[in-house]
Amino acid sequence: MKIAVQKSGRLHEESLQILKDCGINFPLDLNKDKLKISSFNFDVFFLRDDDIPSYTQKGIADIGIVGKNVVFEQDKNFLIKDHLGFGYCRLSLAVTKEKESLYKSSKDLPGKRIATSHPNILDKFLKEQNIYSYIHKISGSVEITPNIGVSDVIFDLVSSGRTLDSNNLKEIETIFSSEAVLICHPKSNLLTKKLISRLQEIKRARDNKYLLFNAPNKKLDKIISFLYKKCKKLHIIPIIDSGLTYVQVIVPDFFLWSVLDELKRNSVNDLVVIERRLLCKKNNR
Ligand code: PRT
Ligand code: ZN
Repeated sequence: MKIAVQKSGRLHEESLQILKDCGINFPLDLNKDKLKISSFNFDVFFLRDDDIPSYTQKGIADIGIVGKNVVFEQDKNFLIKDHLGFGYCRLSLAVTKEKESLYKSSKDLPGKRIATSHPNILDKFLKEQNIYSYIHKISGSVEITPNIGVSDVIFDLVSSGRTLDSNNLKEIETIFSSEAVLICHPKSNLLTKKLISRLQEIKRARDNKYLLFNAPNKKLDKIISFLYKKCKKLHIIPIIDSGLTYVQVIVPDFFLWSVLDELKRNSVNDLVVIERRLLCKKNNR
């Protein structure tokens, strides 16, 4: 089985981490071209991210981990098996702060020059919206182009927005949301399918937290009926002669804050929140 990951760059570390969480142990001294993990019969290829979709499509790699933006830019979205929950960013239109009042959204862009390293995603969007603009394909630093007069607008990847801000640019519209995705050769074999389902399990586990706490017995019914609606795998263990009950429960991330607020209102103590990925790693050893 051959796995393609980014050789260096923003997705490298997290791609290796999710494979490690699946139980694939990497040697400390990584040879960053090709790595053979004989105990698992895996080869890991370290590639430029732009090469990962075509290597996977051709079957040189069985699976790959890459940004969704790269896959869509190369029109290879049919390879996507799942979203992996890291490498979040977005492709947005941005203009210099002085032009913010002139260009408020994509509707104001007909006839304008837009610089981007993602011309295909942009072209598709403009066609769908019947907007006729000039696309300038740039492979380097897109964010400097409005300030040197090469473009009126840029279409670029944004995560924190700091790069835009430090180049005097303002985001006016988000067109595409991206994160790391798992891609797979169209004819995947059994081993590949097994690894994919394991990666999917890891991802699901990462979307949850494990909560441990002691609840006062007089509040227990209220707490349990609340948790029961939102959480999974609820265990309660009475602590003899203490007036308390020990509770452990798995909470989906999107409920975490409302659950924590409710627990606080009900005076629970010794509360511990655990990342489930640590538990998964342990189980896989
Ligand atoms: O060498 P190789 O070709 O493999 O890598 P690369 O240089 O093409 O890509 P790389 O490592 O920069 O990014 C890999 C992938 O990470 C991208 O394809 C995205 O899917 C994802 N990603 C997540 C990002 C960002 N966040 C991001 N912020 N890719 C690029 N950026 C850029 C952004 O364009 C801006 O210029 O980082 C800069 C900082 O962003 P801010 O908004 O946080 O300031
Ligand atoms: Zn690249």
